[in-house]
Amino acid sequence: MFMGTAHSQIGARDRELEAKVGMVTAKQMLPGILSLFDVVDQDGSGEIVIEEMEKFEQSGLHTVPPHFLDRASVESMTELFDMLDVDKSGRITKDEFTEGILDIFLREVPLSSLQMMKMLRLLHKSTSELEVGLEDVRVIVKDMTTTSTNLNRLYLSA
Ligand SMILES: [Ca+2]
Repeated sequence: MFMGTAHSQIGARDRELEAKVGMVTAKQMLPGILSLFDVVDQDGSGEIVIEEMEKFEQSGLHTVPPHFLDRASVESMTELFDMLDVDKSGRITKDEFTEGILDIFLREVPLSSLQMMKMLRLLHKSTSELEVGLEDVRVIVKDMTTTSTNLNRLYLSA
């Protein structure tokens, strides 16, 4: 039972976070984007090369929030690099990085598509919750079966 409860609490927190992310403005996002750039730009050259992005990703030191990648419709930071490197030069300047990410987050996505994506995510979550819930039910039924068997024994022996 505990597992199921913990799981739905995480789901609720995710949704709360998503609501917050949906309301951010460019001004609010800028400091985060710039500091992300500085972390990835390890040699401080003012440009990110694909190797730096790969190192950033492989280091495992920094976790990028999943909703960030979701919103950009990419699976990884290197995929995001590809998307931001519009001229395919293999390097991204600070401006390209900032503008690219702001564009991804603030672009007008039709509401119906956003709702569809959200529904798919929720559906995925409820499916996993359902699986956990089913396991709980199995345990309960097993307990009940044991109890009723014991009760039957009690009656029979009485
Ligand atoms: Ca660099």
